[in-house]
Order: sequence, then structure tokens, then C-alpha cells
Amino acid sequence: MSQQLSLFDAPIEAHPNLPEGFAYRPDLIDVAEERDLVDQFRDLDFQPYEHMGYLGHRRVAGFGWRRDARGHMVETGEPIPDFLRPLLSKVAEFTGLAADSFRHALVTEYAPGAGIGWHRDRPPAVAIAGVSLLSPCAFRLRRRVGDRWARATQLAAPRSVYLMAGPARSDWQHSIPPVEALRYSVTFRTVAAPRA
Ligand SMILES: O=C(O)CCC(=O)C(=O)O
Repeated sequence: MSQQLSLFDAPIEAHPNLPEGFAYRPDLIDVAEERDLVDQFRDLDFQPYEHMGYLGHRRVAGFGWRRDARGHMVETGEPIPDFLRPLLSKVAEFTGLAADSFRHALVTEYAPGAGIGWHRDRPPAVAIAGVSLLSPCAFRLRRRVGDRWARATQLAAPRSVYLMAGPARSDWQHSIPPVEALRYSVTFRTVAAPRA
């Protein structure tokens, strides 16, 4: 029988102040693994993040899926590169999800002063796991409750991993305020769509 759990069986621990479906673990990788990944990023074709004419202050290199001109996610068929596979295995183990259920990988480069505004990752993304590299960030979450915002923040340390699934992905928005020093993230997404 497969050792992998389905998304619905995944052991997702909710911290009292953090949304259901959010999980965090420090030290997913060690300093040498972090350095090797950052070395490999030098060969990636980073592009400025662009969404329907809006240019973000961060650069991205994506695999498996991309956004089309209307902002819809489309499958590209480009495989997740081999150098990200050991990281994906660790992420999969952390989430309890099968590694091959993660079909989108995105490497994001945040120069000092870059962040990401409030948003929710919409379907076809189902679960998002993110690894932080080189510098910490405040990973903020919020959800509308009547006329106020419920809020939570997780400090995402370098080499840590977080998971957003269930309500943390579908009901809560997330954002990262401008970072003080160069930060990379590698986010992996499971996708609710038949393979192209
Ligand atoms: O850099 C991160 O950890 C978050 C990235 C993110 O929110 C996104 O790509 O939608």
C-alpha cells in the first residue's frame, strides 16, 4: 500500500493563531543544501513578475504551469528540473502529499525592498508549499470576518517550509512585506486539473 497520504489525509497541524490548513517547519534543509540551490538559481531564466499588465518588484522562474495573458494558469509540460527534485522530496515528506502531485514549481527572487501583495492562490492550485532561502520574511495571512480582518503572521526563517492547504489556501489571503535582504522562495503547487 502506498505510504503517501492524500491531500485530505495530510497531517496538517494548526497553530492556535494560524489558519487551519497552515503548517510550518524550520530547518527543512541545511546551509549547504541552501547554498547549492542558490548556486543553481544562477542558471535560471528569471523574468520580472507580470500579471495582466502589472509588474511586480520580484523575478520568477516557473516550471510546469504559467499564467497566460488573461491571468489563467496553463500547463506548459515543462518538467520540474532535476536540481529541485531533492527539495521536492523533502517538501512532499513534510506535507504528506505525493511528490508527483506537485506539478508547478516557482522560484521567486525578492531583491531588498521587494515583497508580494495580498492575494489568494486560486484554483487550479490546491495546496502550496514554500521553502524560504537566504533571508527571513514575515509571512502574513488575513481573512475577512464581518467588518474586520482576522490576521496571523508566521516568521518564515531561511531554510524553513510552510504549507497552505484547505481553508488557509481557499479562505485566507497572504502577503509578504518588503524584505530587507535578498530572499528566494521555491513554491510547489498541487493542481486540480487533468494532466494535459
Ligand atoms: O515567496 C513566498 O514564499 C510566497 C510566494 C507567493 O505567495 C506566490 O507565489 O503566490
